[in-house]
Amino acid sequence: MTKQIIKSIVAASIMLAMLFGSNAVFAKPIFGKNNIKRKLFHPKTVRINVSKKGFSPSSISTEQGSPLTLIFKRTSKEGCGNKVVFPSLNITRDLPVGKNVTIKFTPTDTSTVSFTCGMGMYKGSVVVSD
Ligand SMILES: [Cu+2]
Repeated sequence: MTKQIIKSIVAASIMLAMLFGSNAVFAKPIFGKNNIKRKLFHPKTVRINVSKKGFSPSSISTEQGSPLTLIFKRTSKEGCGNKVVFPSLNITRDLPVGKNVTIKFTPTDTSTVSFTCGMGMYKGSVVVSD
């Protein structure tokens, strides 16, 4: 064998060792039973009806770090649910009757995220647990 071939084999062996070696080191914490990162992926979708009675459900519970999708649907022209406002997220959306309006966010801490109609009469909250 020439020196070049031996060099290539050594280089390839080192690369393989690094590849499998690093997997062996990092696979455990990522997939381990007690790793908190396992909690970060519980996407949740909740449909919220908006009528003259307000939001239904008006209270949504979810987990910190889990992507949340809220689908608002205004079912009646009556009442004042023509907008939904999330003050702490700087989100305001129009709610046309009969249309799905999707709002997505991932709560980064355990505080409650409240939402209201445009005039603040209808109230709802996203309760975030650890
Ligand atoms: Cu209102």
